[in-house]
Amino acid sequence: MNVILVTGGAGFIGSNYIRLFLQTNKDDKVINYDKLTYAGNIENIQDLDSNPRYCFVKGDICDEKHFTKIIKEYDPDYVINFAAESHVDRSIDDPSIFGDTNIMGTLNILQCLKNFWKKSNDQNKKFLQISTDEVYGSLENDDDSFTESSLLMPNSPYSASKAGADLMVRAFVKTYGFPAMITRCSNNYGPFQNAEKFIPSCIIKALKDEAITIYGDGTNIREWIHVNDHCAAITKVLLKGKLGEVYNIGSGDEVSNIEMARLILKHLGKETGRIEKITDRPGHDRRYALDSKKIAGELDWKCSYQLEKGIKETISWYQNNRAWWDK
Ligand code: NAD
Ligand code: TDX
Repeated sequence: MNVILVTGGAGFIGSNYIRLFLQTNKDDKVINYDKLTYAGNIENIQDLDSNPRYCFVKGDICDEKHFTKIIKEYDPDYVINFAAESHVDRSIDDPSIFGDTNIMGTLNILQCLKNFWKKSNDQNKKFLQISTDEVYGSLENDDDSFTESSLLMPNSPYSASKAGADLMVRAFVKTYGFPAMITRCSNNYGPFQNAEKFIPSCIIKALKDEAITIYGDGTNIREWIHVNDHCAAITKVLLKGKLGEVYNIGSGDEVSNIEMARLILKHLGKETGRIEKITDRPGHDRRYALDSKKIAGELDWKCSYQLEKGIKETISWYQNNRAWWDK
């Protein structure tokens, strides 16, 4: 039996991860360590409350004393860090908490684990940092894609803070031989995603017959991956990945924002729904696209979701779970 400590497991990806992990790894136990910020919602993982292999601990990754206490108490084999401030627009309005949580919080986790794991002298411990394609910056033409060795050229306070965390993980690997890996995934969609993000905002606005708001001309492109495909890739990396390595995770499904808005309206049978172009996001990255050959070749991973089917299922989830988002 392995014990996995997941930080940020009450958020969108973390909650989907824990559910899927417990379903597919029948002997393992998960500790969910989450501060429950505005983005953390205990309802996301309420169905797991009665599972004896799951336990929730309220806590802040920046709190050295408390995080160390929990690490000592549960002695996890693996730690996966999902906890972060995750919304680009919020980082533009107020970058400081992005530095605190994403950089300093990750550094705190690294220091606590390094100290504790050194003492326990256990060779099987692993840390996985959940990062993003946004650390590579923006692609200006339609052919390129980012590999794991592309330069880090982040453009928003959010992506700069995630890049800062990635570099700190790298430094711990190189300097202390710390047993860490990093995954960098493209834009996720699926159930339990906060309404502030693009796909839920399109679905919710369309359901309410409000105008979908598109930043700028709507031609910015994102590579969309279903959250369960991301989660399956994370477990592959956790169990089979090579320590010290970075793995990109992408679907190859690139869609412009305006096309995505139209696709959502089409599936809702609201083709005539309104789309309103509004002032562009400052520093708005033009296009993200990942080269995911490394994880496909070395770890035998591939996506299982077809984009339109995944979007349709996601729309149904928001239709069937109105109480979750309509507060
Ligand atoms: P989210 O905002 O939905 O969830 C973040 C979670 O972290 C919340 O439960 C929140 O309460 C918790 N948290 C925040 N600060 C904390 C702290 N100081 N201590 C403990 N917990 C804290 O985010 P998400 O979309 O689920 O993203 C999860 C991770 O995946 C992030 O690291 C993000 O950068 C990364 N990522 C996200 C995407 C995406 O498309 N959403 C893509 C690639 C990578
Ligand atoms: O109302 C909107 N209108 C709009 O045109 C919103 C909220 C967004 N957009 C655009 C901006 C982006 O081009 O849609 C695209 C997607 O926006 P977000 O959902 O805010 O995602 P993005 O900025 O691409 O970042 C996301 O993917 C990478 C996550 O929020 C990050 O946590 C992750 O690292």
